[in-house]
Amino acid sequence: MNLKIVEYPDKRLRQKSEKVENFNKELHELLDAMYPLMIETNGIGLAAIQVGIPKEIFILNIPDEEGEQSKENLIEIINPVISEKKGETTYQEGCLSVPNFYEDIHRYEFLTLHYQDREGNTCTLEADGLLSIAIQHEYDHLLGILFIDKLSSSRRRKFEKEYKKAQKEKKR
Ligand code: Y12
Ligand code: CO
Repeated sequence: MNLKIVEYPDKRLRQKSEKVENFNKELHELLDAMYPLMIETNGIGLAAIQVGIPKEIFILNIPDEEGEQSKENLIEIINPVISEKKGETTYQEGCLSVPNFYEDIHRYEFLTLHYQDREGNTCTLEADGLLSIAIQHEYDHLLGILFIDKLSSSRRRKFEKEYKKAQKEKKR
């Protein structure tokens, strides 16, 4: 499967993703293709909509304490529901769909996530730290929300100006 990262301001990133009904070979092939793309592009999280597929799917591979990004820690999340969220945290986020831009974003510190794995099994995960932040970032993608939507209006205007300029220079 030949996947490509969809970049802002592509309208596909604003689509709402739909529930996965079939836990079949097609789903497994998509998940299997998303993983190497995320690793090759230095990502730690990737939603299916970021490759143009509006399904409630994302993958996460958070580095361990040594900074190692081992496939053993890969989490494949399908049809997620966040049930509890509490606390506050701030982290400088980035997104493969918004290249070369990082900004401090406020999120919940802890959450409980219910989801299905690639076989359709129901799973529950209690998350904090970077995992919790990454889940919230990817979950937003399923709703068509990007981290830049959380910037103040003045910071957003500055971002739009700088981003457009960088896009033009990229094309030259
Ligand atoms: C904390 C904050 C955000 C997330 C969501 C997942 N975000 C990423 O995985 C972002 C990756 C990223 C990687 C980049 O590196 C390359 O493209 C080589 C990058 O750099 C450029 O755009 C040039 C930007 C973002 C999880 C946890
Ligand atoms: Co993102």
